[in-house]
Order: sequence, then C-alpha cells, then structure tokens
Amino acid sequence: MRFACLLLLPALICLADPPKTLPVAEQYTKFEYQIPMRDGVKLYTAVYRPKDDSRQHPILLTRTPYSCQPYGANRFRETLGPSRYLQHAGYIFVYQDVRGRFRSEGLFEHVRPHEPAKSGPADIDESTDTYDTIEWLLKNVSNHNGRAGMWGISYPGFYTSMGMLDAHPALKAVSPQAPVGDWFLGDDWRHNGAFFLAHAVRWMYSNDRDTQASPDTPRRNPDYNSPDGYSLFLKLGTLEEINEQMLKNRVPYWKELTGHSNYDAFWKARDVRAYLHKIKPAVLTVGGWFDAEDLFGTLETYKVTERNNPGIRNLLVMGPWYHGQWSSPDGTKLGDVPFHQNTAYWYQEHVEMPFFERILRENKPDGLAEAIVFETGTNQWRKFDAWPPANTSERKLHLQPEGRLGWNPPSRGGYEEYVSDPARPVPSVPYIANTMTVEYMIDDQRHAAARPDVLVFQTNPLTEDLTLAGPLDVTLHVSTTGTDSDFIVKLIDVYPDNFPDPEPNPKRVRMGGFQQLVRGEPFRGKFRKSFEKPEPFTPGQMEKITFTMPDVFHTLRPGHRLMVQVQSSWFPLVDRNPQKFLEIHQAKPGDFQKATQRVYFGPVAGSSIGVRVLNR
Ligand code: PG9
Repeated sequence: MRFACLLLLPALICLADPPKTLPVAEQYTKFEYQIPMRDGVKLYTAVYRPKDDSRQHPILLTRTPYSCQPYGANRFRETLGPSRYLQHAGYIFVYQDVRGRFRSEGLFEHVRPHEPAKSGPADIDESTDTYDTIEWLLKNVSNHNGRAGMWGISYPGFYTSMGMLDAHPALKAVSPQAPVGDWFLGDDWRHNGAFFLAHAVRWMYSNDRDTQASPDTPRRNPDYNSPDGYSLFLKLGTLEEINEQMLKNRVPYWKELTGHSNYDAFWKARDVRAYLHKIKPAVLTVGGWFDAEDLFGTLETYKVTERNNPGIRNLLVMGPWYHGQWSSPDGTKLGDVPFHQNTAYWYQEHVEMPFFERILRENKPDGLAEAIVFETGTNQWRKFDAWPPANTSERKLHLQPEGRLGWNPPSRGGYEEYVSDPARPVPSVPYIANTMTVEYMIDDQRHAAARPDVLVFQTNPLTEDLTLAGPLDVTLHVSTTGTDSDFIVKLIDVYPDNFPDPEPNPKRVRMGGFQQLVRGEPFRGKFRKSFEKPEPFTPGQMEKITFTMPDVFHTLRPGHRLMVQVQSSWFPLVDRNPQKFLEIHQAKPGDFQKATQRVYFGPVAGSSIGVRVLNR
C-alpha cells in the first residue's frame, strides 16, 4: 500500500512510500568513460542515462573513494542516486572513482587539502577534478539540460563540499550529506583530540589496507574473533599492539593518523571549513542528530557556509538519524527510541527531491525553509529561517552538590570525585559489540550511572516541556592526580519510572527510567589550553576545561529529568588515556595508571553546561 495515515497529535501525518521503480537496466543505459583531467590523469566514470529521450535531464554526480561497482557497461547498480524518488524522476546519474581509487588513475590522498591559488594544470585538487568532470560531461553526454547537481554521503559528502568550491557554472545545486569537516576536532577519528578507536580499526581494516591497491579486493571487517570489543581491545592494551594484532601493520594511514597526535599543519590543511568561501551553487547540507561519524562536519559545513557566503541559498536538514539513515528505507526508529513515522521517506520526498527537481529540472527556486529540523522527544519536523533558531534564551545548567543539577550555581563550593582506572574503563555501550555501533549516541546510559567512576547529576522531574536547540557549551573545573586525563560529558534525558514499554516488545526493553543519551563528547585534558601545544596537568591542581558539544534539538517532556554524567573513559569507543602525559600512540602497558579525578562545583570555579532554550 502506497499511503498510510497515522493520527499523531497534533497533526495528521500521511506517509507515502516511494514510487515503484523499474529495474535500473530497463529505465537507464549505462556508459563507462575514462575522463581526462587537466593534468592528463584519467578518472573512471559510470554514466547512467535515462532511456526516455523525449525530454532533457539534469546531471546528478557523486564522486566516491568506495568504488563505483559494478564495473562493466552491462552490469548495473541496484539503485541509482540518493533515493528512489529521484531514480524514478529520471536523472543522468554519474558515479566517479576519485583520483587514485579503484579504476581511476593518479594518486589518492585522504581528504586532499584544497588549493585555493592554482598556478597551472599540475595544480589539481578535488575541486578541479569535479570541474573537469562536469565540463567533459556537458560536452560528451547527450540529452542533458545543461544543469548539474552533486550529492554524496560521508566521504562522498566531503567530495561534494570540495566540488562546490570554485564550482563549474553548470553546477547549480549541491547536497553534502554527513560531510567530513575536521578530523581532529570532531569527525570520524578524533573528537577534541581523543581518538575514536573502534571506528578507526574497523574503517581502516575494511577500506584502507595496502591490499586495497587491487580494485577488486572485497571490503571486509577485521577478524575480531570475538563479539566483545570491550575485552578484546582491553586485552590488546596499547595502540601499538592493536595496530600489530588487528591491522597487521598494513594500514599506512593508521600511523599517519595516530602519529599526528596534536592539531598540527597536517590536520589544519584538512579542515574543510577553511575553504568554504565564494560558493555559488545552492547548498543543502543533510545530517543526523545521532550521526556517530560526521555530525560535527555536517553542522560546521552549514554554519561556516552561511557565515562566509551571505546571500546564497544555504539550507540545513537534520533528522533523528544515524550516519546515512536518511537514505535508508527505515527512518522509523533508532536503537530503542521510536519516531512513530518514516522520517527518511518524508525527507526524501519533501526535501531532497524538491531541492534537486526545482533547481535542476524546473530552474525555479527550491521553496524550502532554511532549516528543516526534527525535534526529538516530541517527534516532529519543525521549520526555521535560521539554525540555531533566533528565538532561544541562553541558560546554564549547573552541577550542584549531592548529585543535583539546576539553573543556579550552588552557593557553596565543593567537588565530587572518582577513581578512573584504565584497567577497568567505563564501557561505551550497554551491550556486547566489537565496532562503534550506529545507535551508540542514543543508547541507554543506566549501565554507566551505576558505576562508581561515573558522576551523576540530575534535575527534579520537569513540570513543563523544555526544548534545547543549538550547541552545548561545557565548562568544567577539574583536577587529577595524573598528568593527563580525558573528561567525557554526557547530557541525558531520563524517562519517568512508569514510562511504558513498546508493544510488541521483542527485545524486552524496559523504558521506565531509560536514560537516553542526547549528546556526549570526550575532551582530552592535555589540550585544555591549546590543541597545538598540549600541556600536562599538575597533579591535584584545579584547572578549567571548556569545549562545545554539537547542537541538539530535543524536548524533555513533563515528568522527564535532565541528567549530566561525567567520566574519564568511554571504551572501546575512545582509546584509553594512560593518565600520564605522553604520546599516547607510543604508550607502553606500564604507562597506564589510576588517577583520582575531582569535578568541582561552586559559585565561582564551578562546572556547567550552557544551553539554548527554545522560547515557547
Ligand atoms: N565517515 C566515513 C569516513 C569519511 C571520510 C573518511 C573516512 C571515513 C564514511 O562513512 O565515509
């Protein structure tokens, strides 16, 4: 059935399934090309052109390091483009292997830095490769309408961001989806300097081994030999040992990544935000509030594009999604949290399709709101003319004595303390997993609250809706008996004790008292004064740490409580800090030591989270 209507207060929401599409080979003809770039390097490109030549079609390009498989003019992808809506509508879909990957010539470079000032054809980057590709397509592919668009999720989202720089004049609409922004501060590999261990091991093993030199090497996960990542990574111990045992020392990029342990020129050249100037195409940045890989890059791409390019069409869509969930058929839930509607299809039909159709086919304004954002907690799409919305008040949630959390700083100072033991780190998820799971950012935190090395602060049950909209500004005053330490801060929505379980309940989840993670981030303490020049702590001396956690858009309902948890490990999501000031990628087993951490509250040198409350 194509239509289903749900009565959801306050609105009647009608959900439409995407149109039935023909098999790709019936609707499209495939062509393969080696397209020459300005420096002579040729890039493999697959073009799927609609058989319907009664009208002209726009071009929709995606560039990928993950392969344009299947290769061969008679072998077809199962689906085309970002959604069945667009596949059905009919576009000239173009897929390209980026320079140096799979069937394309040249040298691959991870997140190749952009070169704004070019001196000749030898100066290439992802922007010139995109430009040259579009120029060639316009001249060599028949039946296009002269307008091109570009889209991509995650790494292809990065290539989309690069494609919109110094863009070809025919490139009118681009959609970076979960694009990488900065790999040291907030995306994939490091957050505030802390290393995302489980993600790095899985991604690098399956995508980046030296064996990948052969285009046909299948991608596969490491041989974990155990479903239990917590004990597996703990047993291996150091980053050196993990590299030896799991990656077999066969990922050159691992060394580069772990070796650049401070925010140095390597990372700064790869900070995409530095290049987002003079953008001409309309931009639709898309991401998920619970994207474990590139939430930072998504929000920063929108915000920096907005700041640097006044007057262009610059839109943001944020749904309640894991990495890429918006392109999946199931946007109805994440982990144990239901959204009571298919948010992915809604976005595909009501946002993504009109954006490309109107600009590329109809040559009209897209007619969309600037920010289309899903409010979690109440499960509704909202529209604003800016993000964060203008209509908010800045307030601070203060840590208070006896585990309380409130809008006022406590009248007297004090601290809570815990012993952080790298031999018994706090598990990042409440179940057994060996990779970074897609739902970890929304998971129940009761397993952590029960530990003696996790501090818990919470409000009384709320009496009315509280909507948080925008970034979260953390201030901590801490001390440690070590010389380095991580501090992980988590903002949590605590459900009432009598909250009903789902029906049916095959997983047998218990939702009464559920502690839904709304946002959590680690901060590697040695970077508290500078990401470029880390400094040791003086044992026992109080120090200030400030950092910003990515935006949320979440409403806590009456009866719910707000909770903040503070801890010093989050494993195996984040590598263990030895709690000794040193190069962590060179740490030896004997370097890992217990430390006693204090988190201070008080009227002056206290700890708080700055939030933006949406005015009702
Ligand atoms: N987030 C992944 C990634 C992007 C860029 C580099 C490496 C990994 C991805 O899913 O593509």
